[in-house]
Amino acid sequence: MATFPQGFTWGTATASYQVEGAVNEDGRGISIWDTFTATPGKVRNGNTGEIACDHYHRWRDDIALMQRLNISAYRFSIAWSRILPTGRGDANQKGIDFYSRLVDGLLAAGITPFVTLYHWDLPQALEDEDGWLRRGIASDFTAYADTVSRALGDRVKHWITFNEPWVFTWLGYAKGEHAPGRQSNNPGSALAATHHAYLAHGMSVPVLRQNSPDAKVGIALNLVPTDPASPKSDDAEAAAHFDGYFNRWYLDPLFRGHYPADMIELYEPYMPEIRPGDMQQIQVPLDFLGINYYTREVVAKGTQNPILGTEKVVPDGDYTSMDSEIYPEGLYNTLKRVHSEYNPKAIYITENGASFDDELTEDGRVHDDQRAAYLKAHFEAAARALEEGVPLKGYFVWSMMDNFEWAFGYGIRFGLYYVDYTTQRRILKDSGHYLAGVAKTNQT
Ligand code: IFM
Repeated sequence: MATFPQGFTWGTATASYQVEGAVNEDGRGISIWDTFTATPGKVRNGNTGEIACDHYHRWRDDIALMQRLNISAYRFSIAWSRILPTGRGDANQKGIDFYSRLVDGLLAAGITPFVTLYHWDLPQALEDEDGWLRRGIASDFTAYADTVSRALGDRVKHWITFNEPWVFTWLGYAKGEHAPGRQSNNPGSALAATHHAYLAHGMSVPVLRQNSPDAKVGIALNLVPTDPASPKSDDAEAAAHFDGYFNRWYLDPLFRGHYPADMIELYEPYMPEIRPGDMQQIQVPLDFLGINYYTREVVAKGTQNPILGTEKVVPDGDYTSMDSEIYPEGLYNTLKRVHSEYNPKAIYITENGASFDDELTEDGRVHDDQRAAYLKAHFEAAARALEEGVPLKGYFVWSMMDNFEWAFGYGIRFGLYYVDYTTQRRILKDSGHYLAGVAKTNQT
């Protein structure tokens, strides 16, 4: 058993396109995920976010469900195209009103809102102008951040600029597995998209601080600790490259003001244009780092990724329904490493959770023992890091309820609440009962 300090923040997380639905309501503009899901073959079973969890209409009930979890914080994202339907220009008051009511409802329920500005649903109109490949998008994002924080900054005091920049840049602009589905297979596209997103991050942080006095501002990175498949130096070098590609490429600019030198060498033909002053802008001091942790990677020297010289190795162990290795030690290692090498002022685990093939049984419950065990093991790994001095302030479980799992659609379930998509009934899973106990007692 592990104990967390009094005042530790327990929360859950969701994202706009994954839960809201109501894609054509109240002036919302089209996003790249509307376009992507409408393209045959892109998402399993042709699933879309058109209805999702209908959270746009059910948010009041959903807040009541959060209270039942005893959580003190809720992390959600804003759909850019609800606020600015074509990405820039006049604000859509109805979109602002929706989030304003949600924020008020949360505060009235004693739940602190943590707002993510970008969780991947770019307005399609901006993608039509080359999306994150265009440098000028950084100014568009900053104007969007300005509009949102002017409207909500009196009440929202925790801001996250971007969620998982690796995912939307590499999967969206190089591999084509996520919206906007550009399968360029060109690392240069992903690196340019990353650089522009990071510029947007650096430019928007001071704006958020100005509009939202006393606010804490951060970013959420998905970090994947990487172990070599063997003690051989070739495998160690491969692991260092994978770590550079996935973790250091995102951490170093924020905390050291440069991309990692060894990776710049590997990426030489693909490097984005970096103008004087860019890196200083990106290194804007942050109040916290958000870490999304799910699993680790084990790699050997190989040719699967010719630039990195790596081959993925699948170790023996337990796996989730998305084939992620269950490896709580990786969370401990990540927290310790980030603290000692980058020293952020504060850390939140902004996402952690697991997908399993949940079943609603005849007793009307979902006995997801594996998820409860997964959470307990990860909570205890985090508690160990905290006891050893890591400034961990809070923990958000992904996700508050089952939702649209991107290219996997609705077949993959991560929720603490089971969602029956035909009726929209939510059923508290056993893991949700477990979290409610932990959040109440601060004990695992
Ligand atoms: O559902 C996603 C979320 O949108 C971002 N982080 C990982 C989750 C599970 O795959």
